[in-house]
Amino acid sequence: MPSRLFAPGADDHRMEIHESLDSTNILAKQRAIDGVEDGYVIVADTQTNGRGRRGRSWHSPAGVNLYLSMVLDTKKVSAGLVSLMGAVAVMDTIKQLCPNPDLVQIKWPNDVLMGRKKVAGVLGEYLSEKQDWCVLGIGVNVNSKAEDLPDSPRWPATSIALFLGKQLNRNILLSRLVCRLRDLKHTLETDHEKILEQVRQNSATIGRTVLLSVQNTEPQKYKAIGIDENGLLLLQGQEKIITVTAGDVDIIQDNR
Ligand code: BT5
Repeated sequence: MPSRLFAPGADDHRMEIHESLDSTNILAKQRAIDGVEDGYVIVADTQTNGRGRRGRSWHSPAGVNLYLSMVLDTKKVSAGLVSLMGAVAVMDTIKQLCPNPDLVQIKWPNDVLMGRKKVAGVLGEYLSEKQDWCVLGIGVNVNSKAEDLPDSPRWPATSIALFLGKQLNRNILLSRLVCRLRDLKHTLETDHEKILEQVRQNSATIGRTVLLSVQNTEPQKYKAIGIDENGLLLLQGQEKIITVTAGDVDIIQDNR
């Protein structure tokens, strides 16, 4: 029988745990509008309509993984860096468990990979109803078995348990991840370059050939050469360097 999720003692008043939600991001947005504090967290054991970017879905089976959203006051931070901050928090939390931490990397802009397979995804959504607030949604495959992983994902998927060959305590992971997110939110406000450095140093994208598909055009090959000070990806074009945002491109990495 899988263990139940619970809020760590000190977090009782700023974390809600639900057995099932359509999407933690949807409830977190509502709570943000209701006026909860910065850093408030919504967790669900399963989601019936877990969301990815651009209308894609997030596979969210019950009893095995983590699905959470943090409400963030982003007045003092650069919008493009919030999702990257979430990816760094997940990466740091997973690296702590891993005998080969170098195998945990960030695939720009919002995926965390273990051994080049996707173990987590991050979805930052701004609120039209409340300027300067956003919800940062995070899904981590913790104890999924191979049969719990999504069918034909866009990128090969794994779980921490499959990668490490042992099951993990989801409550310990939840508490570490939430702590790390709150710490990094502070870093984002005071020294965001540190977060960018982490993203660059642990990038699964920089140095690779990527196929860039912009809506309704044939995908083109580019070399990813860096991430700029706003968190945007830099690609070497034939004549000049181009900058891409997560919203207007789809990056499909080649294996070269
Ligand atoms: C993401 O989107 O990777 C962001 C996922 C964010 C999920 C969290 S869960 C808590 C919070 N509440 C929500 O409703 N969402 C957030 P994207 O880059 O668009 O990737 C989505 C694609 O990843 C899908 O089209 C599938 O191919 C693949 N995928 C779906 N579920 C997956 C899973 N559990 N593990 C690995 N890949 C998955």
